[in-house]
Amino acid sequence: MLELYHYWDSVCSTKVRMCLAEKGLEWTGHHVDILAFEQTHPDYLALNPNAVVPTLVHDGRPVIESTVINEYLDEVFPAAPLAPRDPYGRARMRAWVMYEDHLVYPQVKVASFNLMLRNILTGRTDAELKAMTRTHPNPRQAALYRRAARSAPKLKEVAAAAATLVEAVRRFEAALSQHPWLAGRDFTLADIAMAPMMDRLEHLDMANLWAGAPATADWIARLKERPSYGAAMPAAEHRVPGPLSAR
Ligand SMILES: N[C@@H](CCC(=O)N[C@@H](CS)C(=O)NCC(=O)O)C(=O)O
Repeated sequence: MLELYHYWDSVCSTKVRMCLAEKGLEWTGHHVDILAFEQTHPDYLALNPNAVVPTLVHDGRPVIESTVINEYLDEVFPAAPLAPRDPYGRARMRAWVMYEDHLVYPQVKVASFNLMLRNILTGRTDAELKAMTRTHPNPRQAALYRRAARSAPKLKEVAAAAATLVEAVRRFEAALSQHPWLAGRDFTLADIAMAPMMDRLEHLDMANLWAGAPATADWIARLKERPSYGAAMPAAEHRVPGPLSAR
């Protein structure tokens, strides 16, 4: 039995939902409203002491970290493999996934807090923010929530994040001009890791980042054609309003 503790509009949760969909696995969802700070409730912290989504529970045992979860799923359910068979291919795939975790996601997070999450967080009361700060195990993350809830968007930070992503798109373009998927000939966990990031950047009205990158634009179009993309991305009613929603 597979249970997923997730938030619909969380890129890290989407990454795992896409992997589950690619593998055709059935799962039971438990929605954790991270903007209502449910990730800091003691029951959830017992599963995931980092107070983040997603958490997979497989036959009663929790697995945390989206990248680790996806590799775990690919090992435990080897049908429809999502990693190259050769060690060098797997190394290339993992390097892309690490690039998503360590470089791309942090920029997407900055842009998301400033352009989207604050639209909901501004509605949180002082008492709610105080309770969250008391229970969140990560003081830096708690501070990010408080700041997003109570101060104006930091557009300079968004611009710096976008500038960093220009280099990421340059790297996508170089790879995708050589082969159809990020890590090579085959669709892998690397493409799954990056797909929710590209979707979020579109939602944040930042798709101009790849306006001059045809191989990247084509890759995104092919990602969207996969049934797993539609299954994993949040439906319109689950999306937190962003800059495009106002238009
Ligand atoms: N490295 C973790 C990051 C998870 C993460 O940051 N999740 C975000 C949503 S995408 C979250 O739960 N944020 C809530 C919080 O930090 O309180 C993973 O990939 O699972």
